[in-house]
Amino acid sequence: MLKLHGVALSNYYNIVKQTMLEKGIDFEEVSAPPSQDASFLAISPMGKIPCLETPEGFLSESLAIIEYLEETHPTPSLLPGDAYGRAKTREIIKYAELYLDGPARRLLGHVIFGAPLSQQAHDEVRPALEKGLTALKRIARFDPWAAGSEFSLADIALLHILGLVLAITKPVYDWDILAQEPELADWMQRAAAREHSQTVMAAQEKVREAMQAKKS
Ligand SMILES: N[C@@H](CCC(=O)N[C@@H](CS)C(=O)NCC(=O)O)C(=O)O
Repeated sequence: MLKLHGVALSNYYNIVKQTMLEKGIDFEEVSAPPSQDASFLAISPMGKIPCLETPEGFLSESLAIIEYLEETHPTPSLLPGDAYGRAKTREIIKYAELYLDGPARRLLGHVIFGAPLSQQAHDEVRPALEKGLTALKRIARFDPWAAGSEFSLADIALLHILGLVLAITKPVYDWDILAQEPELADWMQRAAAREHSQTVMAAQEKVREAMQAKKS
């Protein structure tokens, strides 16, 4: 059986987890935080999560993993039927990873783990996110799903990456992105309402609450 290594707090772990749930794949969750220990680097060479244990070996990088799942479990398909649509889906995922998650992640240590707030990061992240959001709106369709008429890997990736961005921008900047982006807000509501989104987000929320309870 496939084994997913990581923790439910991680948006990238949750992208892979939701992909498996949407596809009805049997899998086991193996609790493993990111680590630079030699034993973990042996299965995930950058020490990041998620990593997927397959009968053929380990795989890291969520995009590589979800593409593997799409190929090995093609039904239900989470990629459009045409090459351009599939490329658009991957384009949206890359934009979300590079231009939304990338900048927002610089403030993650501060928001989640209470690290000191770097003034430079504070000043640079918001304009970077504004640029990323403007770019995303140019390539995503949201009619009703991110890449077009079908729910796809782009919706799963964007849902969990945007979740991280919102968890950071609200406390740091008091910036309510969804209030200023009604189309994105409508899409997010649709995407979050799906059964498997609810399951994955509830597990993440449980970890957040446990961390909060430990702090207080
Ligand atoms: N590009 C990677 C990003 C994975 C990633 O950044 N995971 C975070 C947890 S959400 C992590 O392991 N961070 C620890 C680290 O960067 O060392 C992917 O798509 O899987």
